[in-house]
Formats: sequence, structure tokens, C-alpha cells
Amino acid sequence: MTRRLLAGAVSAALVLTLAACGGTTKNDSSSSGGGNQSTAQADPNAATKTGVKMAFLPKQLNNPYSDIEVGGGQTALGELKGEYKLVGPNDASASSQVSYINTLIQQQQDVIGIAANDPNAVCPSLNQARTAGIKVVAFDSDAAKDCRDVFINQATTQSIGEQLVKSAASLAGGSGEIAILSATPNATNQNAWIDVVKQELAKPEYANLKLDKIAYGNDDDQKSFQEAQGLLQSFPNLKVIVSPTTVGIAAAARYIDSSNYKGKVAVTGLGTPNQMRQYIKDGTVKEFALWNPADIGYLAAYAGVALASGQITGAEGQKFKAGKLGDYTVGANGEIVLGPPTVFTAQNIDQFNF
Ligand code: RAM
Repeated sequence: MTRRLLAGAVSAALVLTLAACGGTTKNDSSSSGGGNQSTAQADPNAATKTGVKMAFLPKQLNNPYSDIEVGGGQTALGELKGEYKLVGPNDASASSQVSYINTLIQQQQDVIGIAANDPNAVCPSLNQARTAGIKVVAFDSDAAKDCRDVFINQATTQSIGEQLVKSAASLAGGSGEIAILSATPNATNQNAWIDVVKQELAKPEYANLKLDKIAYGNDDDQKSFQEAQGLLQSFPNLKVIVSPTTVGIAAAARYIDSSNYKGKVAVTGLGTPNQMRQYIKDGTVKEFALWNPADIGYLAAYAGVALASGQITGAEGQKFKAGKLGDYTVGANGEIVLGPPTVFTAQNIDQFNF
């Protein structure tokens, strides 16, 4: 629905842009791409390779959000006749992914897709992988840009941060205390969104909103639940908990739902419709946002195979095809943006099932 229409509109716009440019595809490998090794020339007409071995390494395995993401990757690799693999840690701590990367190098994968738990901790191993000829596609949570080829961003960082503040302000009725319940302190994606939240809160229109604290639930359900509880104990006047993580928002909603704060303290942030549906239905949560995580994995796989086929190198302006999602262009710093976030409310939540 909305998302499809938008994807269609974006594809149409790209086609028009291409037509306006006389149909030529510009591939300037000398302009700064995502990684430090984007020196090879891209050939947009190169054949799409089959049999590409792509391994997905999400932040953690026991997270429904990650499961949906990598499911999209598996679908895409099926379409592309590639080989899908999934590995990953059970916790999202900073260095938990390093040993998995090293094993993937030994196994001679063609592409590693990674949602980095820390932008720098994974860097030495990722660069060893790249030296060994493996392409690196960061998705969801970026690695430092000189140790991956491209980054699949779910939506622009700015749009996500703005949406979080917009929801918080509206739920707080324009003024009062808010707190953030984040994932891990090192997560590239949450930290980037929180930076935008802080910039937004500094604007005059949000002068009456006060950010009390940023708590970290480490994308662990129990820890997130306890941190939500702790926030209310420390800040009894809190009006809104903003949780930019699917694990945190579900845990915070569960806590508020079962406490005396139900109806008094709002919860918003980023969640999956299936995890949040009951809290939307019972009124604990009025609105939250997200994109379709399956599309991130899907787009990551198409980008990975385009890299492995030499169609792109990660330089700005390069174009590639992403199956049902249409055509995409690599942006500045090797970033490929999936699309705008969707806001879920009681009005539309039943149109989504993921
Ligand atoms: C959690 C993870 C993931 C993030 C979503 C919104 O599942 O932290 O990285 O993108 O929330």
C-alpha cells in the first residue's frame, strides 16, 4: 500500500531522471564512495553473477526485527540464485561480531551483510575481509565508512530523528519531561538518531520539552523493562518514553501497560506492528514508526550481488536494480536509503503484518 506506492513513485522518478540524462549511467569511481577500496571501475552492464555467497550478520539473532530483516535477504538471494547464510551473536555487545567475521573470511564468502553493533570494533576484521576480496554491505546499523562498501539505511537518519521528536512532542502535548530508552550505548544507528533528536530539541518550537535521561536497555528485553521502570522511579513527572529500538519500545510498553502509569505516561519510538499491536489496541501506545525490515535485507542482498558482479563499487551516483523495490542510486558516503518511515496508529496498524 503506501510503501508500495512510494516505492513505485521513487522508481518512476528515477526512470524520469535517467531519461532526462539521456539514459546514460554515470559511474565515477574516483568520487568518494563508501569504502577506502572503491578504486575498481564499476561496469553497470556487467552480468549479474549467480551463486554469490552472501552471509548476513545482524546485531543479534534473538530479535524478531533481525529475523524479519534477514528473511528479506534470503528472499532476494533466492531470486538472484545466490547462497544465503545467517550467523550472529546472541547479544548486541560491541565486540560480539568479530569472531563471526573472521570465520566468514575463512569460509570465503563473497559478501558479508552486517548490522554493526559498534562502528569501529568490527573495522579491522571487515577490512581483512575486504582485502580478501569480500564485499561488505552494512545495513540497519552502519560500520565506520572506511570499512564497508555501502550502507543500506532504512530511512534518512534525519527523518527518523525528526519523527521521534514529532511524536514525543505531540504525545506530551507540547511540553514536559521525556526520556529515551535506547539499545546499546555503542549502536551506530540509535546514536545517530539520538543526535538528531538532540538537535531537534534545541529548536525553539521544542523549548518546552525537557530530555531527562538516555537509558540503555542493550536490546535485551529484561534489561529494557527494568530501565523503563527505573526511568519512572527517577523521574516521576515523565510524560513520554521514546524508545528508538523495537526491543526497547515493546518492553517499555509492557511495563507501562502493567503499571499505575498506564494512561499517564506515553510510549513511542520504533517498533514492529506485530509486537506493538496489542499496546496500540489497548491504548498504551498511540503511535510509533518503522519501515519494513524485510525490505532492508532484500535491498542489502541486491546491493551485495551488484557489488560482487562489479555493477557498483559504492561510489556516489552509481545505480543498480533491486528487484521488486525498483532502481536505487548510491548516495554520498556509500549510503543507499530505503525510503521514508511509516507511522503506525490504531487507524492503520491492521494493514501491516510483520
Ligand atoms: C532494534 C535494533 C535495530 C533497530 C531497530 C529499530 O531491533 O536495535 O538495529 O534498527 O530496533
